[in-house]
Amino acid sequence: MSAEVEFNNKKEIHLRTLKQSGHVGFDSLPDQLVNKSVQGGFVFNVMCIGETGLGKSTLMDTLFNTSFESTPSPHTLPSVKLKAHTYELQESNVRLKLTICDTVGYGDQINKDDSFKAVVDYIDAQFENYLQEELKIKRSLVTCHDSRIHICLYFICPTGHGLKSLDLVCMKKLDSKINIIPVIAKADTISKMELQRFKAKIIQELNSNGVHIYQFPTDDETVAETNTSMNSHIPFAVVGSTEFIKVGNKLIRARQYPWGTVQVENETHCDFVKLREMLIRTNMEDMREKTHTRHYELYRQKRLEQMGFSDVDSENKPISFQQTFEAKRSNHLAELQSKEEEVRQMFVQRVKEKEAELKDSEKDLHAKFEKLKRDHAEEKRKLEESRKALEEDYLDFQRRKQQLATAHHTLTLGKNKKK
Ligand SMILES: Nc1nc2c(ncn2[C@@H]2O[C@H](COP(=O)(O)OP(=O)(O)OP(=O)(O)O)[C@@H](O)[C@H]2O)c(=O)[nH]1
Ligand SMILES: [Mg+2]
Repeated sequence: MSAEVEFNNKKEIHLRTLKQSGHVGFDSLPDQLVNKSVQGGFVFNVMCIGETGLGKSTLMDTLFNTSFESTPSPHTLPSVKLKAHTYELQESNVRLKLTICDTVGYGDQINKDDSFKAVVDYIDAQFENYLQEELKIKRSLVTCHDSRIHICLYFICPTGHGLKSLDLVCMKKLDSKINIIPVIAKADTISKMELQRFKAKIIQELNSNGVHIYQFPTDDETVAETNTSMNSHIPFAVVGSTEFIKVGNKLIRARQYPWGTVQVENETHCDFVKLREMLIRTNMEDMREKTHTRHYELYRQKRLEQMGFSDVDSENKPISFQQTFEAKRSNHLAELQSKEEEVRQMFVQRVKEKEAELKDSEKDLHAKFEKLKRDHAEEKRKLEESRKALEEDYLDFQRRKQQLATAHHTLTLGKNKKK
């Protein structure tokens, strides 16, 4: 039974607890959930950040007890590149789609200013893919491959001297985007005493620089105790190996040295088992959940704000998605209208200017035409005058020619008579 109460425009439902008189069966809900999840399979995406050759691929092989294809990276790459490979693993009837994302060339450049940029861009791109899928009208969130990174193993060089500035800068840039577990790589190269000091120094440097690393959850009482104790072992000092040795009847992963053997799964030798326990067996689901509820949520919030959406209006009153959309739409239309008006005004102005220009050039042309006309008339007048003068000269010439001809004739006649 429920009663709805109107409060602050929100309906509050007051629930009354009832007892059934017999078993109904909804106590099987958790089993239904488990069956459904097992059928769908699981996705887990790990990012390994660490300098070239720090043992990232070996540790992944050791963690998942398999051999992922990997090729050693050169130390000469001009920039950091991210490479992701996805594998299907199966244990009992549980299928796991595992993506391992590697930072190729990390820390190899002389100028390391931008080393973290490629990593940040990659993480954001995976969030953006998910967001775009979420914003579609026809969404396929269940079937589309979720490539968001659930955990980042940050490999620290076993120098014994604390963190490098690249480590601090990169972890600081990533801590709000991703769950980070720092691990001390190749921990067999550092002595027991040094390791304790090294761990303490790393934690102190992370704290003083405000870097938030992933903490195993302590709110679930079934794992609270283990997780609390494990949180105090971070950063885990790990050793990886692809070699096996025989101890009794068992083949175990180990690294052999002239002075002895390091057994990867021996808790007195390194923290590998602690890491595997925490990463795979106890907290994998928490990492997936935190990625969605904390890191992705933050990204989504920022992106939607960038797009102009908000939960409250300028007067801090709650505003719905539709209202924001409509307000944005009318703003956009008003902006368009004012732009259109501006363009129209500009057009009219340009037409006026062009008209004035055309009028000026018409005037010029007219003046030129008038001048040409005058020049032409003057030329014509002068030509007429010279034609008349020439005609008169011609007539005069003809007259004289006539006179001369007459005189010559008279002279010839006179001579003939004398003969
Ligand atoms: N001493 C020691 N050597 C290790 C450990 N893990 C790996 N190595 C060795 O370090 C070398 C590089 O290991 P990879 O696993 O290829 O290192 P990576 O970080 O994947 O290297 P890139 O992918 O090339 O950057 C190999 O010779 C490994 O045998 C370890 O825990 N301790
Ligand atoms: Mg590798």
